[in-house]
Amino acid sequence: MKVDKTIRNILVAEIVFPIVLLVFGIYHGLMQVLYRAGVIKDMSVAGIEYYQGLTLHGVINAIVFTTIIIVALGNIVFLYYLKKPLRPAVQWLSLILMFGGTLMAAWAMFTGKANVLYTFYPPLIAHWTFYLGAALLIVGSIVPLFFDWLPNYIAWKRENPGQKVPLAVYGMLVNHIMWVIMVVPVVIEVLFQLLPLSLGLVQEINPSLARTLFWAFGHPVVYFWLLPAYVMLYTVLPKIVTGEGKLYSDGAARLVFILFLILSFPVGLHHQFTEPGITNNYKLIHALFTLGVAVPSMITAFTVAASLEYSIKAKYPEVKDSYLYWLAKIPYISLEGNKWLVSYFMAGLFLFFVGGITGIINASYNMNQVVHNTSFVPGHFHTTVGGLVTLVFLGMSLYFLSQLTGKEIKFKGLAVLAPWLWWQGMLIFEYAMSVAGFHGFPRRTNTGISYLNPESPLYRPEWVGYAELSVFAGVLIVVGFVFWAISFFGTLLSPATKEADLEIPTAEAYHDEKMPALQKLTPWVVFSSLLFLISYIPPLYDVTKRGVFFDSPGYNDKNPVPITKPQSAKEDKNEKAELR
Ligand code: HAS
Repeated sequence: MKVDKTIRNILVAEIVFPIVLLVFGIYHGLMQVLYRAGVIKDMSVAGIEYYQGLTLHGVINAIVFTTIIIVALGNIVFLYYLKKPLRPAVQWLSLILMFGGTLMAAWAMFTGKANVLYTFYPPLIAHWTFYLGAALLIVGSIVPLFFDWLPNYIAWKRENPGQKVPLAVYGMLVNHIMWVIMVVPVVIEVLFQLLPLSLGLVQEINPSLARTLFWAFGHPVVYFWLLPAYVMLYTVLPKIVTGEGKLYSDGAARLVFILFLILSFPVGLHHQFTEPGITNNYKLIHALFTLGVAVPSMITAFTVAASLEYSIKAKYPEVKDSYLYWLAKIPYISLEGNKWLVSYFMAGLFLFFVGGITGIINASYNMNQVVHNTSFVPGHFHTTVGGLVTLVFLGMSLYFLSQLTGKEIKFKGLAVLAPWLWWQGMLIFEYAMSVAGFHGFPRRTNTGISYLNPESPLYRPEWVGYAELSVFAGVLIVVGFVFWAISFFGTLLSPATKEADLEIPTAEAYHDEKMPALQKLTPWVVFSSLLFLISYIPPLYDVTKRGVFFDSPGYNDKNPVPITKPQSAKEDKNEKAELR
């Protein structure tokens, strides 16, 4: 389909901008493995400190890159499937807010005023521009939902009574509705705790409350990253695997999105199992819901595998009766047509298989005690958000860049090899980090100048091999990214060879069930919001009224002395009363 020039330029900008930032994000990932293995034995490189680099790595890769690309994918999906124009004013506003907010937060991070990592736990406190920038990014990402996607969706429903909205639209819509619900707690944290403390309007805040509000957002957000990848797995992968493949079940895919809508929220306490302020009963309930939220991913594993099997067997009768041999017919490395994209999906799926297993280990209440705050956790999330999610986003970004600009994909061979290098690197990284994690190797620590430094009294030789293996893995990942970047920027900088034409390869459904209960989203949204509220009222009561909690002044990473007034106003008053 032809796309209006302004919208096309905005969409291309929404793809290119986060990717330029991703180059910095990935560079700081490489720095991490070098620091941690002691290849770099210092607190800073090129003027960027260890925790500053780690903050840039996490914020750019996990927050900025994902959010902006998801908005771009949402715009493309709504535009393509509903065939209704996007409003340039809305899109400009969204772009300005997202880019402006990102640059504001980037200023704070690059100048070392926000070394607070991507979870920005207080009492670490950043410059106010970091929080405001993040808030603007979030607001900008929501603008298209309310002013473009929902109006177009409602109009489409009116024009097509009784018809199912296209699956990709359904998935992206559920995902963005989830996004709006999940940002509420983090917005409360930012507006009422972090910004006032950062601006010096209050002297102390309650860190337990802040962490609870953060994780009420921080786990659902992983599904906000995941669902757009699932949308592409359900619509694009089955089609391109043979050129005429089918999605095994449309109903199963819709059920998956609704299950995520319900189960993504009452789970955040699984990040706080070790925190004393919250009652165990609620931690257990969140642990059980966490095991529940793995179910839609298991359904996805089944549906995707069944779609692949069905499509391959329909195309190649010679493997029709095989149990596993059909797997060999998947075009893992192919330059034919759109098949190059299959490598991104398959490498991602293989990684997510491991990410799922490690996630379930994390979620299991008692096993979490072994792995919490060790390198096991980064091992897990590099195969989820750093695995399937990033690979699908990289693959689809390259695909849509070519479609929206009318340029042929350059260096396609490198583009096909890139995900496999990434896959191999991440797999080795995951192995090294997980096994080292079982031996207690900590996360978020500059181990090169401490535990892995033979001259230090803290030296732990049993971690050395794993840290060195992770350097090897990190280099493989970076080479994979460089291959992809050569193809991406080569394509971007090449001249257009044809008129821009947006096409999304879309698989028809083999089983196209009606599933009337899933057609109306409102009841599910209400149910999910209520469950979210109920699952969080008691923990919030614990961290504000009943459990172990206290207020704290702000600190930065350089100095153990509070950066705001050390005592609360209440204590001041008490002291003055005593003096009198
Ligand atoms: Fe997680 C920590 C539990 C999924 C991201 N997670 C994190 C953090 C991040 C993250 C970033 O319960 C760190 C936060 C921090 O900085 O502290 N996670 C889970 C569970 C799942 C899960 C149960 N996580 C994700 C996804 C993420 C993500 C998805 C990003 C996109 N996670 C935890 C817990 C912690 C945690 C604890 C806290 C740990 C701690 O102590 O700090 C599940 O949703 C996973 C379900 C997945 C599956 C896999 C299905 C498999 C598929 C592939 C099939 C392959 C095919 C191809 C078909 C059940 C779909 C053929 C393949 C063959 C091999 C033949």
